Amino acid sequence: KGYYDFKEIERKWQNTWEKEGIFTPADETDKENYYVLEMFPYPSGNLHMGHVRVYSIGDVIARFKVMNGYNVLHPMGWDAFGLPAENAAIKHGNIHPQDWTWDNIDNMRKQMKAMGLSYDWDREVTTAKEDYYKWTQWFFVQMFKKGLAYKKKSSVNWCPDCETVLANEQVINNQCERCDTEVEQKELEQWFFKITDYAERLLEDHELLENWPEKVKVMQRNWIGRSEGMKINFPIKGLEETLDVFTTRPDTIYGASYMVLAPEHPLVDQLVAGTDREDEVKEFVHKVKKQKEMERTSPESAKMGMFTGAYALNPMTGEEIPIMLANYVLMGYGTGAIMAVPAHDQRDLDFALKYDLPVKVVIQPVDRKEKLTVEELAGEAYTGDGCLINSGKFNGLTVEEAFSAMASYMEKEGMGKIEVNYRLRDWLISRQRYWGTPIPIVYCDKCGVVPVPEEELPVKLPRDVEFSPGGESPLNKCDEFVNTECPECGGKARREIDTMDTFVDSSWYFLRYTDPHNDKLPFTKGQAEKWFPVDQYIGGVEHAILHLLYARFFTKVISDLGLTDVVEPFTNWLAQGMVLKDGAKMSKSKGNVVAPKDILGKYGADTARLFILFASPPEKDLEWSDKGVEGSERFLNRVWRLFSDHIEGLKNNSAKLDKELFTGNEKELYRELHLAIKRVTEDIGVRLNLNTAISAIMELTNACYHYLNEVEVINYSLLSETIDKLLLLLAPFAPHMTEELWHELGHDGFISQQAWPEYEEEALKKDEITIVVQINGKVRDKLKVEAEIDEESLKETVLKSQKVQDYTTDKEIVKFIVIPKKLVNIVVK
Ligand code: ANZ
Ligand code: ZN
Repeated sequence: KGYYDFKEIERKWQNTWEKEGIFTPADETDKENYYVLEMFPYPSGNLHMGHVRVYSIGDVIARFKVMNGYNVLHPMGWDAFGLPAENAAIKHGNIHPQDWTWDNIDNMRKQMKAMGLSYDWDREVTTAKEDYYKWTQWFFVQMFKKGLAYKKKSSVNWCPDCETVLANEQVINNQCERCDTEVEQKELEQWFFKITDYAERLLEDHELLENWPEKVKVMQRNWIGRSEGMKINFPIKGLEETLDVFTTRPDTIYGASYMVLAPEHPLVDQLVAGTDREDEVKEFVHKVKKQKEMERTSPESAKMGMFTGAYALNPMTGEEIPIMLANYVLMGYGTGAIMAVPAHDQRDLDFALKYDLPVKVVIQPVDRKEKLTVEELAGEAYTGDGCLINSGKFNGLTVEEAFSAMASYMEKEGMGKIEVNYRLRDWLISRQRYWGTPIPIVYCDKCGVVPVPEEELPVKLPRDVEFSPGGESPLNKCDEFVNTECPECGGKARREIDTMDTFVDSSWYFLRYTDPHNDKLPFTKGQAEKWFPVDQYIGGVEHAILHLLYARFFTKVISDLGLTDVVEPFTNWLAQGMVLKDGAKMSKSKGNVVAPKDILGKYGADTARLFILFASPPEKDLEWSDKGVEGSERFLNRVWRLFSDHIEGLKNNSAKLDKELFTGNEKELYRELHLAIKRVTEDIGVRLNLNTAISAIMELTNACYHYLNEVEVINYSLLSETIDKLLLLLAPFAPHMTEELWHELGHDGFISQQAWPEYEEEALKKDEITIVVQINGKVRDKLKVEAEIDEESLKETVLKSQKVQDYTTDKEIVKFIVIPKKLVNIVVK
């Protein structure tokens, strides 16, 4: 045929590859192992273009590495628990989340296979299957035993009318989605992972991630938010207790003119109990609890506060300072209380001015003579560097000096301690949902909180439950699930009804791929060591913080459990850009979605893959274009016709390639071939510039056509050599068509298992000739230049010659005469 008939050919090779199992890595091999991984998808129903993009990128890398002699692990699976499955069940009533999910997986697997992706499907992992979530539960139990999984009260969205917990998605404009009642924050017992214990290591080990984009490390660093400061204990007037605050600025303590408690602070009740302010304060607390954290902390939003009637004593000055409540102080950070220094903190100053609280300047610029006054601040806090004033014996010290001087003084006097604080919170993992990994915990009246013994795992999700809207887990109404025996005393007990956040499932799946069928352990150390860490991880930038941080945390915990020696899961990470259409992200709501299944049906996998890889470098956004897709199709057919137009000559050619006998045209084609090999090899292997690798293959194709146009007698041994290598270069991008042509040309084996071509340095050189340079008729220089150089470049080269410059500076060039391949004469005056 004169064109690439993808429909027949693509299916044929997909079936053959699968039957022959060519993407299964060897268990024992002399080759070096390489692990390439794309983030596994949530099985939402169909692949979208973002999937096509990320899986195409991963596939090129995997196939390239195989051809370069590596033993490659390239697995795929499903992040299969989660909300949409349950919502579908609630909405349509008759669909079970499991059936919905399994159907979607079947559909998406079929679409992936139609893309010709080189996965080892024997290692497929599905997080919602018992053989996987059993081990997620096993990790939970290990973490519980180490004190890394714990329960504590935490605030959740609560509808006082429906008396139920609401997921964030069910809260609309701070109202319950169903009854429009104002949503409150309610404290409920929830499960947490103690990721804060690993904060320091998560920061320090960034050092091991040399190849990660700096941008991602900065995002994670900010998320962890390490601050060095002090915990200072302020005595409370008339009470035994102290009021403890966390501050990064102990140097400003002389300027602390009031204290602020978060309204949720446990001391609040004690401070106001029995006073005439009690009712007013309770009402205030209630009002603040309705506000979202964002609303409370944003610099623009209104600060709300109230005096408690109580006073603290500044430990340095003995001054009495009022204790306030305010919305802008959060219970979840530091100690939930602050010393307010309005002269040097903008939020404190805004609040002080609003509530008429005292302001005292204690820092001013070093070069100032007169003391800086409150009036001069004019509503703007002074947050710059400087020296201390109004600070007793510490006056005159710089901010930095004062920090250490005051810290050691206060530590000595028992007023406080140096402390490091993190913005990172412990990871709240409980979800009041059905379709997730059950938390393997049992509650017994006698024995308390008991983990399910390892040999009793998995705690299976029951199939028959009632799906009703609302925040409580449907498992609560499932008596067979809830009622159980205590593993310790055998008495009556109840199971935990919450399930785990799906981020837990995706925090270790990359390890399960190394040993996916193990039923004794999540994986063995021996299997993990073969592959882990992942050499190249690829995924969306939206996962740069949470998923990657959780995966790093799990890897460290798993390493502390002794299951692996590896402490960082991903050696290299590539964030692929978005797929846009008409300048906007493809999305259902914008109605600009191009469905991969339509594109695959119309153009085939090779064209789709080629377009999506050619249109943009992997990490940049990509604009979908129908014209572009057609361009890719045309290109593949151009390659196809090189073969189909010359099939007889190519097949019947038996002459050996003899470089010594090359004509000029032949030499040039040979040079183009080796140039392309060099460029494609480096573009994929070194820079991951897949788009420019494709350009290089296109240029080589053009060079073939150019050669065929120029010559009367075709050198078939050269043409055959060139087309063979062109196909090898193209194979990672367009695996089906190249496989077909490889076989049609009579070669043995699969193209994807051939050795990657190597380039000859010698072949890259262009023919050179010597040009004589005259100035005003006298020979002044001789230059070596490429034989085929054009006049413009020749002129440039000649004028750069030092000798030519010596004779032409300060002179005017009147004429520049070229006698091709021989001589240049410059006339100056
Ligand atoms: C006194 C002070 C003076 C402060 C000054 C700042 C500037 P980072 O760097 O983010 O760790 N703070 C502490 N706990 C808080 C809470 N729960 N809610 C709101 N604010 C809180 O911030 C630490 C600073 O944030 C602390 O240092 C404290 O204010 C405030 F010129 O104490 B500072
Ligand atoms: Zn018990």
